Order: sequence, then structure tokens, then C-alpha cells
Amino acid sequence: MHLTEKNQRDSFVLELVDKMLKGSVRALGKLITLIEDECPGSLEALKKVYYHTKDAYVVGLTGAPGTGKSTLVDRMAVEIKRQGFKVGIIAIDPSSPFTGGAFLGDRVRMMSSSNENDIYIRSMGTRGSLGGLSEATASTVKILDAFGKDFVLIETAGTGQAEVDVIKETDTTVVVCVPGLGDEIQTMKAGVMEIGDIFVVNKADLQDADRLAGDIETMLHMAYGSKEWIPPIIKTIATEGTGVVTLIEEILNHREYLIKSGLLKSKRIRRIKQEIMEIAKNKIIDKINNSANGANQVSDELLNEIMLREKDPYTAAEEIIGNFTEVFQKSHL
Ligand SMILES: Nc1nc2c(ncn2[C@@H]2O[C@H](COP(=O)(O)OP(=O)(O)O)[C@@H](O)[C@H]2O)c(=O)[nH]1
Ligand SMILES: [Mg+2]
Repeated sequence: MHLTEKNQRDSFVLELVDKMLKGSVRALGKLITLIEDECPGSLEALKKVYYHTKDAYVVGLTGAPGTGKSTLVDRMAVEIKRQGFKVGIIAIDPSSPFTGGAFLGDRVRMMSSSNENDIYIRSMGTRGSLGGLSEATASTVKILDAFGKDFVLIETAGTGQAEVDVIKETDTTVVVCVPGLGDEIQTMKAGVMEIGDIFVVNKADLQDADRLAGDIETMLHMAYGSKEWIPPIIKTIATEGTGVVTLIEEILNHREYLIKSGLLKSKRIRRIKQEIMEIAKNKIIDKINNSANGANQVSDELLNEIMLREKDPYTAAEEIIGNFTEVFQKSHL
């Protein structure tokens, strides 16, 4: 690519960043799309965005589909705003790559928080770009942070590994359960239990909400016996907004706990370290894939040689890396 072409492209993206920083919601949306699609120039944008971030607090909500996460997030956003904070929502929706914007747009319009013009709601699909969902989400969080959000709420169905990775990166994780989902406690045993900082029993208007809360308490007692932070269990009726104030209170309590214990800082340091390694790794993989002798160009001839035991896969990999190193030295990343 010609240098001028790259410069033009980068200056377009950087202008978008400037507009976003000045408060343009349109530029904010465009920028997130650009980064989600890994368009050229997104890296330059993210570099600039980083210097404007202020450690927005990230809350993740996870739970089976239909437990009322969207309804709850909506209510939470309105309450957080009422308390004087700026809030953004990221809804990770596995169905969105195919249903596209229209359906989600309608649903978003139905939410009461979307009428509040300064609550920003963004849906993201689980389609995996190179960096994957967690990197795309992390970038979106940074953009929302730089835009001025104090809180970012992330809703995810918490089914696939990619979604669990996202939820692991949040500051406070809220696990949403509902009565009547049968062996839900069983699925919690299988991993969600450890990641929950706060448990919500939503649909507390239904039967058996107290029993579910009791079951969770018993389990937590066994798991958290001696820990400093024992996850609170909060009953909510999201459709009516009942329990939402208490939930926000507990989120703020958890934040206080993380700050005072130094855990928030260590969490974030660990996250930055992981992120740097992830970015470096993806860049190298990208480079190998695009290099003349990269993974996409493993020839049939080479594969045949390996099948015939004329060569081994280890030597073949070393050769790819050798060629790649040459390319690597000739150009910059
Ligand atoms: N009875 C009752 N229904 C609820 C409550 N919260 C949400 N719902 C309903 O549960 C359904 C699923 O809600 P949604 O927020 O889309 O769940 P999500 O899939 O977890 O995001 C909707 O029909 C909601 O109106 C609640 O507290 N009580
Ligand atoms: Mg939902």
C-alpha cells in the first residue's frame, strides 16, 4: 500500500476518534463498527482512544436465555443514570450475526433506557474475527470509556467459551437465575458459580424464588466459607424494577471492596498483560497467514511430502517461521 493511501485512511479514522471524543454518538457507533470489523486503521484509532480512557467500571451479567437479563440491564442503566453516572450497554447476542440490525434495532427501541438519549446501547454478534469476541468487546469498552461512560454493562447469554471469556474480564460479574429452570443449580456447579460476585434471583414474582435463593446460599456457603467477599443474593422482579436499587447498591459495594483490597488494580494489571500478549500473538498470526509462505499457502506438495514421511510437520512449521521472519524483518508490523 502507498504511504499516502495509508495516511489518508488513518487520518479519516483519527478524525472519527476526534468527533467521538467531542461527543458525537454517530461517530461513536461508526468507530465501534470499524473496530468490530477490524477495518484498516482500527489499530491507529485504538491507540489514540486508549489515552482518553479513565477506567470505566465494567459489570457483566450472565445467565441462561430468558432469565430476564435484558430487562434487568435496561432497568439498571436507568437507575445508574439516576444516580448521576454515565452508562453504556453492550449486549452480546449470539443470534445477531444473522438477524442483523433490524430485529435488534426494534428490540433496542423497546427498552426504556433507549429513550434516555445519553444511555448508549450496542449489540454485538458472537461472530469471531481474528481477535475474537473478547478482544472486540474489550475494544468497545475502551471506546465507551473514552466517550465518557462511568459504567459499562455487558449482557451475555453465557453459553459458549467466548462468552465466558468476556465475562471473566469484567470487574463485577452478576449471575442471573430464575426459579423453575430445573437443574439450573447443576449448571451453576459446572462453572458459573465461581465467577459470580453477585447472584440475582430474577422473576421473584414466580413460585419457588425463595427456595432457589436458599439453594444458592447453601452452595455459596460451601464454596466461599472463608472468603472475604461472600456474594450477596438479591431477589428482583425486573419487569417492575423491584430490587434494582439494591442490586446497584451491591455492585457499588463490590467495587468498594475491590478498590480497598487492591484487587481492582491487580485485576486490571493482569488484564493489560493478557491484552498485550493477545494483540502481539494475533499480529504474528496475521503476519504468518498473510506472508507468501504462510499457513494459507501450505502447498499440496508440502502436505504430500509430510504424508509420505519425506518431511515432518515440525520442520515444515520451522520453515514457515523462517520465511516469516525474513518478511518480518523487511517490513514493519
Ligand atoms: N414474570 C416475570 N417475567 C420477567 C421478569 N423479568 C423479565 N421477564 C420476562 O422474561 C422474558 C425474557 O426477558 P429478557 O430480558 O429478554 O431475558 P434475557 O434473554 O435473559 O435477556 C420477557 O418476556 C420478560 O418480560 C420478572 O421479573 N418476572
Ligand atoms: Mg437478552
